[in-house]
Order: sequence, then C-alpha cells, then structure tokens
Amino acid sequence: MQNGTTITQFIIEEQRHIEDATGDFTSLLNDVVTACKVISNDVNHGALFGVLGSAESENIQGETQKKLDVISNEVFLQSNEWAGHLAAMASEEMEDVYPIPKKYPRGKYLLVFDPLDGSSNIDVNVSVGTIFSILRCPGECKAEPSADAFLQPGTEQVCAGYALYGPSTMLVLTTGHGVNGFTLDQNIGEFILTHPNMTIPADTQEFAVNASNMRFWEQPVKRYIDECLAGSDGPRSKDFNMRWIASMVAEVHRILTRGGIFMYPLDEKMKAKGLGGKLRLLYEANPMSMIIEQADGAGHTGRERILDIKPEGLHQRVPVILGSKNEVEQVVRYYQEEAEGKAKDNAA
Ligand code: P6P
Repeated sequence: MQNGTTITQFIIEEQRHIEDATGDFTSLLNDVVTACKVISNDVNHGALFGVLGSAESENIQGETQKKLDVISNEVFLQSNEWAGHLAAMASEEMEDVYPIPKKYPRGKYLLVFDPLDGSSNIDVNVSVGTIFSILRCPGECKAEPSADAFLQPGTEQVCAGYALYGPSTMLVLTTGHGVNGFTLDQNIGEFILTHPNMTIPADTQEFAVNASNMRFWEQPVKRYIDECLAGSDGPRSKDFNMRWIASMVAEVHRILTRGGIFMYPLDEKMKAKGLGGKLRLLYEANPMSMIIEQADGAGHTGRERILDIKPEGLHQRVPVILGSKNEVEQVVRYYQEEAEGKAKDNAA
C-alpha cells in the first residue's frame, strides 16, 4: 500500500491556485512528469542502454551534444506534443520554436525546457537534471506562435520545475505558491512528496562558482569571492566552503536544501564574445529564479532581478547570481557601489 502524497494528487490540489485552470494544467504537468521519469530511466541505465558519449552533433549553442541530450529532447517532445495543452515548445537543443504537429490539437500553454542540463557530467556519472518552465500563450494562439510568444519576463511563468537525476531522482516544483520536492519511488513509478515547503536560509557559508574564470570576473564578483576566501580573518568574519558541480540543477538543489549562493556572473571573456552571460534566460535562469524566489531566496544578474528581464531571444544568455537572500544582496550591493563609484568619477 503506497502512502504519502503522490505528485498527481498534489498537482490536482495545486491547480486550484491556477486561474482559469480547467484540468489542462494538471494534465500538462503530468505529461512533463512522465517525460522526466523516462529520462530518469535512460540516465540510470547509462552505458547499459548505450546512451553515453557524444552524439557527434552540435546544438544551437555550438555545444557538442551528448546522445542523452538528443534522446531527452525527443522524450520531452513526444511526451508533450499530443495532448492539446500546448501551443508550442522551445528547447536548449533546438534553434527554433517547435510547433505542435497539425495532427494534434493546440492548447493555451507554452513549454520551454533544458532537457538535460549539465550533460557534460553524464559520462563521468555525476548528477544531471532537466529544467522546465510553463508560460501562457499570449492572446488566443489560434495560429502557430512564433518565438516572440515565449519572450515573456520570468514573472509571467505559470510553473517552474526541475528533475534531478542523482542518487535518487527528485522533482522540485513551484506554481507560485511555495516550492515542493518529490522523490521517485522506483518500485511504483510515482513521485512522492518528501520535501514540502522548501525554503532557503537567508545566510550561508557556501558559494558555488567556476573559479577558473577568476581572472575574467568583474570587480564586484572579485571583491565578494576574495572576502569569502579571506574567511574568519577577513571582513566576513566567517569561513566559507566552495562547491562546483558544473550541473546547475544539482547546485540549485543543494542551495534549496541547505542554503548557499550560486554564481555564473558576466565576465570579460563573455563580453569579448558579445555574450550576455553563460546561462540561458528562458530555460535555466528564469525557472530556477522562480523556484529560488518562491523558497525565500533571490535571483539577480548583479544589475537587475532576473525575473524582471524582458527576453530578446529564445537562447538569450544572462548572468546568474542566486540563492540565500542576504548573500545575493551583498553581491548586488557591490555592483551598486561600483556603479556609484563610476558615476562619481564621471561627474568629477
Ligand atoms: P562550466 C551546464 O552546461 C551548465 O549550463 C550549468 O548546468 C552549469 O552550472 C554550467 O553550465 C557549468 O559551466 O563553465 O563550469 O562548464
């Protein structure tokens, strides 16, 4: 006899929060959950399924795709294209919007996702994840929506979530009323509510950043990290720990579980390439920022709140500084002080 709340039961109860919910949302979310279960099975079997290694192809990002990147993308499309809840989909792995095939009815939601985030970790058996975001299709969406339909600020997200394929497979979800975590019971194939009402401590002693980029960092980031490294002898009067998994889903989950700050800031190398950052706004920064804010954390670029950004493109990149509120605010303060200093210099 299974006990505990299943994600299906939870979603049905959650949909009561969704304005004009007609059961569409519940059914859509269940299709997303099914896709995550299928991907979990593929990831968990790894070499046994022959799904490791490179697909010998490149995605729009110019990144070499892993076989599981391509497989996971296909799983998401097949699981979500048929039920009539979506007007279109978009993915890290596809340059353009994926229109719903004409043989299927079109719905009122948009689904954007990173089907397998952190996939460089796949071949070394380190945790990876799926990140997804659900938006309403603006207007009636009678015709096939273009990319413009997706270019909504993160505050417009109806739902954001991730699946983490780690020692256990978890799914973490928000529809704007807090954050809840579910663990996949492999014996019955159901996600069970195990982490209700997840919240992030406002303070932390753990930062996550790819320190190999240090020489390219902007001054406010250098200042913040130097102070963390100075530890109890420095201005922060406490020692810090560092983590870097190169899998955003795993980093965010650790922060949701015990606090911390995650940073992939803008740096001089990115500026030289004309990039706005490393991580993508629509299917990494926005869904993760919604989750973090719903758990009492903060998500910022250093110069603006991530969820306020009006997207300019499907694959737009932004700087990401998110996690424990007081730490994020400390970094933002350093950016503000730098801007004020520059303003004074210009005025002098
Ligand atoms: P780096 C994975 O490719 C990803 O998009 C995030 O999941 C992760 O945090 C980051 O990039 C890792 O970047 O430069 O350390 O490989």
